[in-house]
Amino acid sequence: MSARLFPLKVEECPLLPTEVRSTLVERFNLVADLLEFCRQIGGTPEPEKVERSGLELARLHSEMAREKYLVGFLGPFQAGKSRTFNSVLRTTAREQPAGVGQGFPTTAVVTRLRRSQDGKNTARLVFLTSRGYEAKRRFLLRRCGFDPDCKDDRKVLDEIHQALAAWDRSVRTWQDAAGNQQPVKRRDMEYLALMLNSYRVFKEYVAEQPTVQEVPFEERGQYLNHPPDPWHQQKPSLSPLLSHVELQFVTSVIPPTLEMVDLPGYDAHCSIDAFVTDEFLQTLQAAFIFCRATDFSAAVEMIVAKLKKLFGMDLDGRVWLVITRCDDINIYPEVKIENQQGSVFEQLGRFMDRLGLPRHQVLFVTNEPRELANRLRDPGFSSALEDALRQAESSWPNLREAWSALQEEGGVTQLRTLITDALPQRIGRAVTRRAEQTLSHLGRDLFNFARMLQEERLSADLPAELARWRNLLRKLALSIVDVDQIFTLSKDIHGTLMAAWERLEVSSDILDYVSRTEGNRGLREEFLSHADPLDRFLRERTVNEWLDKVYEIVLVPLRHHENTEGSLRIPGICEEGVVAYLERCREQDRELATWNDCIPSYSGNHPFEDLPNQSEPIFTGETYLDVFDRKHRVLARQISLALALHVHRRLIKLLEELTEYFRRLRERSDVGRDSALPEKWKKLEAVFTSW
Ligand SMILES: Nc1nc2c(ncn2[C@@H]2O[C@H](COP(=O)(O)OP(=O)(O)OP(=O)(O)O)[C@@H](O)[C@H]2O)c(=O)[nH]1
Ligand SMILES: [Mg+2]
Repeated sequence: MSARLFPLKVEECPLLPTEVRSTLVERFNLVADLLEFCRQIGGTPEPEKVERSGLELARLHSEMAREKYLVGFLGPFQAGKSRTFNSVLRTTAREQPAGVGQGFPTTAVVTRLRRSQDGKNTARLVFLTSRGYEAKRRFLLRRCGFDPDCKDDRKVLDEIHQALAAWDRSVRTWQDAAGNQQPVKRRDMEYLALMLNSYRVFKEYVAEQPTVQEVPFEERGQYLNHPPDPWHQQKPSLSPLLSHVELQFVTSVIPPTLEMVDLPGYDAHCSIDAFVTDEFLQTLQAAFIFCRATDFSAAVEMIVAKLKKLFGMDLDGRVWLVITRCDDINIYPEVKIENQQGSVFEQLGRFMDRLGLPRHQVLFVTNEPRELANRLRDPGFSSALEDALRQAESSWPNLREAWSALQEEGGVTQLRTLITDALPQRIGRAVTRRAEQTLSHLGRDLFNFARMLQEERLSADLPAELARWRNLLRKLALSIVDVDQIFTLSKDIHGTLMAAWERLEVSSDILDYVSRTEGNRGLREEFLSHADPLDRFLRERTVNEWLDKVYEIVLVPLRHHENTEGSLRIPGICEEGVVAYLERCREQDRELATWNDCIPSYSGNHPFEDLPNQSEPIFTGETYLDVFDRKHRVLARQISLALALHVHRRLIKLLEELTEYFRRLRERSDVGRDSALPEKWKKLEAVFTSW
């Protein structure tokens, strides 16, 4: 069971916009109370729905009660994250907090950076807990083709050394979640060896609670970055055992309410960096996703998909796309990225739309502004750039403005201003929108759930016979609208319709002749002469055959139940039992009038309806036959769905009548004990349902 959520206090949520803070906190506490109430009536083990809502609410709690927002620098490896991170902070080379690479994966450890309070730069190592280490070890064992439960590090290390020595001669594989064999990555093997060796020497740092160690700021580089190649031959180090490094940094750029986080990049040649970043992702409240100007990569799409899981679909004020290395941009129209059409900006616009990111949330950056300036001096480059901007800006109003930010410090000024002046407020507003949404759907859901739990509990007090009938009816109501069930029925109906159609002996030759000689007018008459008998057939079959089939799906088990357990006879509802009740419903349903609105037809919305007689024939014989082919399939599906839903509604109505009957009985205190929800929650029904 997840921990009880303590009530939130307004003063614990300093980052929420002041105008909504107290309302939001009040709503939160109301929903947390409701959750607690559901837990009590749900008992132990906790119903899954309650548990899931508890987790969602706990996440919201920690997001609403933050004192600092964490903003991640995410992206594919070597996209320029760390270098931009340093540039934003206006650091000297000696002081730059993040390590910058040379074409291979560089950042190895999550670097959390906040504004120093005491005028000093400091660094603090935070180690993995035993659980965190175990999760990382298991992940790597699996990725390297070992049994994740293997406890023997020595054996694993021996096998790694042998495998690495014979790397080019044999392929090693691991099995993914779908059961496919995937090749093991060499870097993963090297990293695993380094980590196991490091653990052997430094295992005392890994404990139940995270161990923390201050280190001189000047030494940060040896912990933050990957070692030189080959990794497995390096000396054991603390780095693979770290959860993250915390830097306190003297700067006025980062507001006190923000933390900037530099993360390892996603790289196709090594899975561990992605693992480390993924583990940290759920701690973030916002992100800059770095994307090389030369490569709108799948890694970026994957990151956005992960963030959507975290933040929901509304990424406004949460996620910015930072197009880096703009000095390298492919501006000439003949250079295409992924064979896409249009200028680089048009491709980028489409990429953002695909990601679901608002186009105003793009930033262009180069850490080599001089390189860009050199390229701009080339008249060919400038005019191609101008063309590309002009082509794209009609559908992207602030594109030129965003691009021109590159003129100041290669776009870093704009990024820095966003961080210093606007970021905490923008995130605060995004958190508020998300909280409002989550609380209203959780409030409504939990309220309905509480009511249902309460009813279930009461029905346990009712005679066991009734409880069994209600369960069976509920199960049947669900099964009748089951997708497989509907699919089977629709196949059956389709077969019958096809047989009727074949009896009409329609041939494409005759239709071609009609089309040639009489055009659309002739075809329309043909159409009606085919649709009419089929419609009559379809209505007749619906009420005389298919309706029975659907009812039988529920009547067979109900008859069996009645034969073995006896029938349920309730005055005014089902005096002769449930089976007789439903058989009566079926007879009423045979009235065609009941169906006039919901049985679809061949002749409804026919293709000749609004067509001028004189226009070119719209069908050849073959295409005419195709139209009917599609109609058979669609009608079969629609009819099976309509019938299933209809019988489903009949069952639900009966269930409601039974529930109502026993509610009345309880009120007269013939059956059961206390009634429905406590007064407090009854009063709140209107509140929850109006959110
Ligand atoms: N030409 C050019 N090179 C850049 C730019 N930004 C970064 N680089 C270079 O790209 C390489 C990678 O930069 P990093 O900042 O280490 O990249 P990263 O995204 O942090 O990489 P990982 O830590 O491996 O994920 C370095 O050699 C940088 O000098 C840029 O704007 N233009
Ligand atoms: Mg880096």
